[in-house]
Amino acid sequence: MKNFLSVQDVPNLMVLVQEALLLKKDPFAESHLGRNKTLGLIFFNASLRTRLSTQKAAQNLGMQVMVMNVAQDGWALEMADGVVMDGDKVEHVKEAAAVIGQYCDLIGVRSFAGLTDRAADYGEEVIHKFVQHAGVPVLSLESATRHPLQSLADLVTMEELKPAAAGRADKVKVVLTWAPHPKALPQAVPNSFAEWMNRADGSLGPVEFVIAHPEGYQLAPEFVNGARVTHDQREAFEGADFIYTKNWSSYQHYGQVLSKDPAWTVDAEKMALTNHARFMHCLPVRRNVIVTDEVLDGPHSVVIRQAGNRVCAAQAVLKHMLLDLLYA
Ligand code: AN0
Ligand code: CP
Repeated sequence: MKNFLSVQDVPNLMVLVQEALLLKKDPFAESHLGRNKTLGLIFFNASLRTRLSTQKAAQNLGMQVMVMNVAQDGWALEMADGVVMDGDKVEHVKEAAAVIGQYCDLIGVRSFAGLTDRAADYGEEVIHKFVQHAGVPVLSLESATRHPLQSLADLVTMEELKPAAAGRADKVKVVLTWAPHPKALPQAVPNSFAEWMNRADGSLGPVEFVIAHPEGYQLAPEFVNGARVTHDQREAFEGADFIYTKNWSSYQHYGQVLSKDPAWTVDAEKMALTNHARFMHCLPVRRNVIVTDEVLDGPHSVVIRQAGNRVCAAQAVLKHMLLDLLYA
């Protein structure tokens, strides 16, 4: 694995999930692999889980870690090529990424969608500039359109809970549902979750994947792929084994909040329609907007386990990237 930007960089999903589960059992089994290697974690946006879990994962592998909140502490970066830099931007990403690459063996980058220019966001300019100029492998800590470390942790969590959740011969039913939120959020988490679910058959077993959202919230076609889409949240919930909840802003009316309809909040009454489904959310979550306290604090909520699994997921990815560095 050279770079880790999307599910396309994963040769075998099942193997990666199993490796993450092994590392969860024995986190220090590979504690010499990262000796004398440095991971740089570069944040253009806020983070709690990604920052701490990726740092811990790297430390478990014996790596050294440097973290920088580049948007707050660094020079303002110019991303466009060929511009006269006589405005606010102090340094070009060409030099910044290349310099960080001088100090690090691997670089993680978090850079959210701006949600104003769809072509720019879906072009993934920032992370691609790092890939182009860093001179070392790059992993996504959530880019404009994807959050693959989250999706891997989600798949690991589902793998762990699948027998109890399914406990039956037919397909595991996974529902990705939109829920309301006061502010415009990126499509990265649902895009990525859909992209991974559409490839999860090999690891999770047969999956029935349904996406529920109000009109106007259709995800980009390349992410929806073959998934069934419905505007009827209750119908989607019926018989579900996993309810994966997330808000996102509109892709069609790019970056807009078209609805804040509280009828889409996940509550106990809707969860009762499911097959004792596990409630999942990547966090951070707004209580009693996205989901009620009752569900989030209830016995079927697995959000803390999901966040815990960010460590072994990141560790499995870093392990592959290190192996590639050492033996490629
Ligand atoms: C971000 C998002 O929706 O992409 C990060 C989620 C992991 N969420 C917020 O900004 C609240
Ligand atoms: N789920 C997630 O990526 O959380 P942070 O934004 O806190 O890193």
